[in-house]
Amino acid sequence: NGHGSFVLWFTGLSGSGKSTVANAVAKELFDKNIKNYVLDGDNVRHGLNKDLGFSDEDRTENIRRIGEVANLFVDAGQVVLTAFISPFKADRELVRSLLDEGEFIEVYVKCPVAECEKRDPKGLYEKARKGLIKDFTGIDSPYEEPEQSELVIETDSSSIEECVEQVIQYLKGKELI
Ligand code: GGZ
Repeated sequence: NGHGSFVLWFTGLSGSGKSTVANAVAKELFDKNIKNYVLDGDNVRHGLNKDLGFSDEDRTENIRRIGEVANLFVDAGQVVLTAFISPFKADRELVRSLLDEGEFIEVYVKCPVAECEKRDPKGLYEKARKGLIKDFTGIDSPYEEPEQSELVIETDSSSIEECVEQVIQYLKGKELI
């Protein structure tokens, strides 16, 4: 069908723009007649992973299951985009190890925690600061920054359109689309 199957794995803080950019890339791919599917908290944490919370162990299990599902998508010849904080390097590397070389594309959605906190679209940072939510990533739970991601997009200094274009150019460069 003229394109490869692969996983675009967006990782970054809450409020960094993972879902926004992933959905904008998904639309761009659809416009190029490339079918794809976005996995995010809305369709995974409320279903498959509704038994999981935000302890380190639960986050690890969350990412493990999502990685297995993403791998199944790729087996089925599909393009899949994921938008989860995925704060732990070892968990991201486990997902990478499930896939063939070049099929796992880690996109670090880089944005300072201060900027994410300023955006605070769901008011979660405010709640975390007040102690109403504990183990909140960037506040009292760690985020291990990717050091070797295939792509780094900076949502505080680039527009959504520019971030999307960066991803599309990467995929073209690798002849995946
Ligand atoms: C981080 C939390 C937490 C805690 C609820 N820490 O901005 P959102 O709301 O829509 O995205 C966040 C989402 C994170 O779920 P993930 O499955 O991506 O996390 S992980 O990969 O670490 O398993 C946030 C909301 O859930 N949320 N509590 N304590 N984010």
